[in-house]
Amino acid sequence: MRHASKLVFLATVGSLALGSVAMGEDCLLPPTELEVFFEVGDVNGDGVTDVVVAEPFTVTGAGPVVAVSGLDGRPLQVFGTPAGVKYFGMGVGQVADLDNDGGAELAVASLSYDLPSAPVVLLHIYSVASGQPIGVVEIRDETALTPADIRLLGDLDEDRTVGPTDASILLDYLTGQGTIGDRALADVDQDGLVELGDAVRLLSRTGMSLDDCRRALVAAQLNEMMLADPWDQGTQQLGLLGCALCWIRCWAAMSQAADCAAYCQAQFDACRDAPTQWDECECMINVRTTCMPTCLAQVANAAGSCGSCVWKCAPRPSYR
Ligand SMILES: [Ca+2]
Ligand SMILES: [Ca+2]
Ligand SMILES: [Ca+2]
Ligand SMILES: [Ca+2]
Repeated sequence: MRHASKLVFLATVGSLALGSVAMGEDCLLPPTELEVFFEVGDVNGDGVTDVVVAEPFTVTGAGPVVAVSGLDGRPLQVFGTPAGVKYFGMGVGQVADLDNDGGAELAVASLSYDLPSAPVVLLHIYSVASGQPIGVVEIRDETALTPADIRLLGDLDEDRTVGPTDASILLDYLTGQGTIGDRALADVDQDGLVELGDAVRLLSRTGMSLDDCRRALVAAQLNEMMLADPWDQGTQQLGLLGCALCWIRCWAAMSQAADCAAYCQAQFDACRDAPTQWDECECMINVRTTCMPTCLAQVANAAGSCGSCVWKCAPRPSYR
């Protein structure tokens, strides 16, 4: 079954990367649903390595991520897709205990919705024990994460502790008596809405704190998952998050090529308004010799970027 998944992944992503680079968003959506397996270490503490199953490339981009016991195959926890993301589960890795309950946490990568203008990898950090998101990290470029990038959901005053002050800020906001700085931190259950349910959850987390030591450890672990330079043209395999960044670069290149093609087409169409047929022909030849070669170069660049992601990301051990 895993062999089949690997082949389907290579065939679909490979043909998309090489065959339809100027089609915008659909380029990143292979036509079939596909389960992806990640070996994430022992997340439930029974001494046996566990597995996470994700479906990041479903058409809706909304497949849940499921942690499965390596001992007997039982589901250990289901992590629902947060609102406003795509490719949820494109990277998954275990990080240290962030909420100090003694149990491991999982970092799950996705892309934020506001593509292609500002591609962002979002890392949601979940407690394996409770299944709840407890932290969030935004990755906007390939620079290494710092401890300050690890943010606790519900920590509205950003003092690295979830406490009564945060609850009071949220309640003031909900009753129209105050404002909040970052809605993403206030949406404690990550369902896309800031409402009373978030306040209830926030109150249940009161006392959760994030010391500098744990933040530094988690930042180091996340950086480790990024491994290697995603833009390196060598054959080195990328880490899980490095792959997520690779797809962002592929996406940006495809988007640029698609914009270029649309621009050329508009120029070409505008030639029909020329006053004489001679002018129309000259205009069209001009578009063909100047605008279109630029676009073709961008298409080639996009194919190279995406092909490089396929090459470096697909043959992970977890696909074998
Ligand atoms: Ca285990
Ligand atoms: Ca924990
Ligand atoms: Ca706080
Ligand atoms: Ca909410």
